[in-house]
Amino acid sequence: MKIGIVGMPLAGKTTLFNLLTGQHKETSAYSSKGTKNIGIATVYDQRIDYLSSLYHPKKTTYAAIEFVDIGGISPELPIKEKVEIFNLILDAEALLFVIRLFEDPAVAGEKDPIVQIENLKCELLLRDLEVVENRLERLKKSKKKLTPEELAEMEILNKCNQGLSDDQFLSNLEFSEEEIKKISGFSFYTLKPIIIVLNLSEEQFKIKSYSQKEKLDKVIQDGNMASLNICGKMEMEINQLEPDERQMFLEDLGLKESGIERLSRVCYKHLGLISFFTVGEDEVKAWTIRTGTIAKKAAGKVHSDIERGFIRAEIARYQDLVTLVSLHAVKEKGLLKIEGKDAIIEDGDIINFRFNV
Ligand SMILES: Nc1nc2c(ncn2[C@@H]2O[C@H](COP(=O)(O)OP(=O)(O)OP(=O)(O)O)[C@@H](O)[C@H]2O)c(=O)[nH]1
Ligand SMILES: [Mg+2]
Repeated sequence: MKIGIVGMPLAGKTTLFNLLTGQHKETSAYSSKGTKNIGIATVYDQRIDYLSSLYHPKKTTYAAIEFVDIGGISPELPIKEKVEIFNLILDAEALLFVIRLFEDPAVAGEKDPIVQIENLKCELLLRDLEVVENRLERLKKSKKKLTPEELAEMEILNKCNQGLSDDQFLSNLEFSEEEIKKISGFSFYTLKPIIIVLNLSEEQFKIKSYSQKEKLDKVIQDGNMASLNICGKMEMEINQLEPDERQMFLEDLGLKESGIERLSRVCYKHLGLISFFTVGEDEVKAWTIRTGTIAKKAAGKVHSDIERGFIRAEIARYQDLVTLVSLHAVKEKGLLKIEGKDAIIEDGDIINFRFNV
């Protein structure tokens, strides 16, 4: 899964990127102007730790999220530069809006959180509107007679055009499944789920209070967005300490978990994602799927051959394995489910796929 880190200049994007990925990219009080950082963060999961302690596999693989940290977006940037920056996150599945609340006279940049959110939303709308208008223009100018598919596309794009022109995010419009399929190729920004990351100072973070809190809560709720508080600079510095030194400082901030642990939980919930596990002596591995995924599709995550030659899935509940300690005992108790291709996979399922190729 790939997630784009978006924000106005000097909001703390690279600080957040370092915090999440453990990298040490330069952060500075002077705008980085369009640099790009890419990194992978491991999504720790205690359940994987437990399974690994049970199987002693050669390899243990947690889920991972790829983060792309891009240059700051401000209304003054020339359109060409904005488009270049946004292109870096065209294929992102979700966006983090880094909103600065910390106050530091040495760091320039927009301070009003509502203005920051409105600016970023406006940029997403403009990018999508450009794409829609360009495509419509091209279809209208076409010398050839439009095919029925092209006519259908034009109809949907007109609907998008109208919504976007009224400042509506495409995620707010109603589309049929068929329509969603047709527009998915455009990777529209206003269809991507958004998580607001409020970058607070130590003081604000500890007392959970900052300017315009109620207004922010409302904007977040009305916009169907999720949110997360971070204390960016401090948390990044804690993360760069030796692991055994981190705990004390995290506790001082009132935290039990690292930034990536908190963020991945918010992401999974907001994006409707769950994990299933495969276990064995070779590898214990977490796989990320959408809620409601059926067994055959889940098999395809592991390998396309397994999806194609799917026979059945043998599924144990994670909690049953913890209670009974071995899959053998789970089976003896009659708790190992044998499921067909349409069975819905649930969070924490431990699956053995039977297949034939
Ligand atoms: N006091 C304080 N300073 C912070 C915090 N987060 C970031 N900063 C500082 O703000 C400045 C900008 O941080 P960056 O992480 O580089 O911000 P950015 O959004 O990546 O900036 P650009 O890429 O230039 O747009 C740096 O000097 C950081 O040390 C914070 O939580 N508190
Ligand atoms: Mg940066």
